[in-house]
Amino acid sequence: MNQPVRHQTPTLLSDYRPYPFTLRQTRLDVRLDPKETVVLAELDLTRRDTGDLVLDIGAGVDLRSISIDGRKLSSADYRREEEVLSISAPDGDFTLSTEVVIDPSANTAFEGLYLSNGIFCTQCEAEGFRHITPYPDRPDVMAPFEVTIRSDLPVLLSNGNPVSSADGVAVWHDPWPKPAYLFALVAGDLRAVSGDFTTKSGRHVDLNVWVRPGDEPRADYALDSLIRSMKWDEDTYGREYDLDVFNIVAVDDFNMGAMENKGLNIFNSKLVLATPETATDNDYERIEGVIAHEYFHNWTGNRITCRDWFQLCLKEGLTVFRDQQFTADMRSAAVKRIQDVRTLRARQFREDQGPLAHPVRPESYVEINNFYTATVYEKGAEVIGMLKRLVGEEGYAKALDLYFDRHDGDAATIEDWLKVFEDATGRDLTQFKRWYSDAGTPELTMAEHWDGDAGRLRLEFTQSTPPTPGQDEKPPRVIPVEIGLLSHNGDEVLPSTVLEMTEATQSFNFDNLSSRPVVSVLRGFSAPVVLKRDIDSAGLAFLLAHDTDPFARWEAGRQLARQTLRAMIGGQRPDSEYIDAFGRILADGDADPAFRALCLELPSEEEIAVAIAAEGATPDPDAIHTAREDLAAAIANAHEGDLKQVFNDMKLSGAYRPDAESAGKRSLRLAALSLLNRIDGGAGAADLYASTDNMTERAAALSMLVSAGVAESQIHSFYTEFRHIRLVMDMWFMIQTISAEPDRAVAVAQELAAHSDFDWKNPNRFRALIGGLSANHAGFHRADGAGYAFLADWLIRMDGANPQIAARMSTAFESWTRYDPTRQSHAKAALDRILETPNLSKNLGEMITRIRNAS
Ligand code: B3K
Ligand code: ZN
Repeated sequence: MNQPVRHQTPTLLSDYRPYPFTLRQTRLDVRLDPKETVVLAELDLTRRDTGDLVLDIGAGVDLRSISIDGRKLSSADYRREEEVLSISAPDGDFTLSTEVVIDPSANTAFEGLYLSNGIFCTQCEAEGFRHITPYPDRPDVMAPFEVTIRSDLPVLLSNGNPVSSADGVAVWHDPWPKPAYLFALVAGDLRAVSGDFTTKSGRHVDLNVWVRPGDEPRADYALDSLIRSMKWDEDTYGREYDLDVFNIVAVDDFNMGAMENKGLNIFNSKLVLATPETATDNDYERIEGVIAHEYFHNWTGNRITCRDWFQLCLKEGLTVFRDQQFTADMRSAAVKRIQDVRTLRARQFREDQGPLAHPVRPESYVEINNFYTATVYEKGAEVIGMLKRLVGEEGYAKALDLYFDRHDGDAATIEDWLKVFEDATGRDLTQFKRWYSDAGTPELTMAEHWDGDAGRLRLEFTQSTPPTPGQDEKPPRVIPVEIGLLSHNGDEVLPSTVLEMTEATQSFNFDNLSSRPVVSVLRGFSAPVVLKRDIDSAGLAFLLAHDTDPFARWEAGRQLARQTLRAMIGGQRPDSEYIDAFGRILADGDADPAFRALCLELPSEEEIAVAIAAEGATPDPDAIHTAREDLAAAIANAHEGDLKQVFNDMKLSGAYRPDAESAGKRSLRLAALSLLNRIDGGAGAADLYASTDNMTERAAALSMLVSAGVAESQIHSFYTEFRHIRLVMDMWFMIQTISAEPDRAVAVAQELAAHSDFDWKNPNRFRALIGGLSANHAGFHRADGAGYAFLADWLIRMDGANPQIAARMSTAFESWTRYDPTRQSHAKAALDRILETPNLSKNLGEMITRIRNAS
């Protein structure tokens, strides 16, 4: 089946051609008005090659005039077709001037210039600038910008340094040549929470976090995170900031988390605003991480940008890797690694398993916004982690220095990136490059052969990667496999060593062993692969207790839990080996509470489904849910006393603090309570809800009460207390759908969708409710298809207003083919209904076509 959808012409990496003109300078003059904003643009250009001057222009841009060197063009001098403006242009140097009118108030797609709660703001990545003015809207065309903003609003901001500001006219100059996607403009009644930073070479930088009046007390943590990020990037990568001011603005309507516009980062207010009463520990950690991520883009993304959008992982994979390192340094490296792997498995492995699988560097797209994916971001970061493991700390540092030296000011490619590693370390990365070009998660199998007489252990590894859309055959890749050997009393016989696997099958020998060691493998999750090894519960319990690598220790527990759950789904009773091992971690007062909390967490239903699908079996959402609940109850019954003890021991005194240590204690406390919640009918959660002073515990308690089906009064009181705080109301919508008992989830979502506070055009609110339901595994994948039908209705509706959000939320369907025929037929009907919708956007059209074509 291949329903035609409009504008499905793919863009290909192999079609890349340099732009035939050089853009020397961009001058913009923007007269802001909610309905009729006038944008004058002057582009100083130089011809480099033959042909028309081709500019991108969005459909909603009303072109009033074009001139070249002051001479107005007649309609015979240019053509406007679809989203392209072709102009016959002279040779040599010339200046193109355009005047257009745009309507920010009608912009519900939040791409280009739009209004959010009375604040004018922009989002230009990837291709939003063309909705502001006609332009060569591609990342390899870079220019310094001078921007004049005219408006009566009190705060007028753009990129770079302020030049002047008086009588409703502000002028900004950004000396660093940049592509259009990094342009930003903000205007509104905003208040700054300010600080400053002096760079290591002595540049004084003014820092401002701009928020709506009244939100000032909620921006301190963001500012503090920014200062720590600036210092860290100097200390760790030697990267300094390069302007006199760094501005961050928080807006309520934003399609994603945040955006790294040069000198003027724009953020979803969720990733800026926090107080103990309104934000959770998780929110604080995300604020810190995303502020860092956007700041780090100043070098990895802005000073060195991408030649074309196929190279997106060049900036995103690297910047995610850098923000992961930052969080590891600010908090706990072990905990951060475990959290990242958990997310990778639930999101990226799932993507790799289904119809949306694509390489870290894709070679074709219809809508580039559909490729801001877990594969490009998270797997992109994993690939860099592998590279670092292979070349070592020193090699990595040398390569990065060379990268910044050689490519500062460039629009670069993955080839450029790998070349600096080759030049800095002398290593041939031809085979390594497959990680960028080949999609799919490799399966790595390890077999152990012990020869007691010779004192030799032979480890035999086999790799294979399942086919993905458009890629059937996958040659072997280089896989760094970090291992260690442990003796039976837990001592290290062989400390961590990286084995380099390059063949489909390969053996490694370990000699002079006096007795058979226990193998700890894939330490630190040294490669994004699915590991298969024959190991029984006792072996896993041993590793959980003794492994010296914290990731491998956690992973042993996780695998034990997955195995137990698999057996329970098949009708067996919970494995006592697991229940006992769980008790030992629970009682291990020496271990870091945050780490213990992670060890005590059961795999999510999604993770279990991914694991079942990876074995070629069909996951049953209801059976998974029941098994997971039964296991939690069995643990709670077996360890009730210790769980209560931990819950009480981890109580903190004094005022709430968001630091990692306090957050770790709270997470252990809540992990214990959530298990007890399975056997106390919600009594403990209700007490906590009533007594706590912070949102971390309050939101967790509410969620436990919802999943126990006893939250009626708290849902009401939470609403009454927080109805005027948008971000907290998002939580209210989310908790009720994500934690609902599966058979009630769709009904709850339907009821909430009719609530007067369900402002569906606000991306955060839509994500809270619709995303909340989609993330309720058994609730969304109901056998009667009601979850699928509900999502389809809302995707169709959202597509008319905001195609990016609709396309993003459609990924809930990406796993549809892994379920049984009944569910598949309901999913198919929902997908076909979307495809039949008239005027489907190219965003949602591409996504649903790819998802639907899976079978
Ligand atoms: N670069 C932006 C993402 C832009 C998404 C466009 N659909 C934020 C980030 O990754 O830092
Ligand atoms: Zn990024």
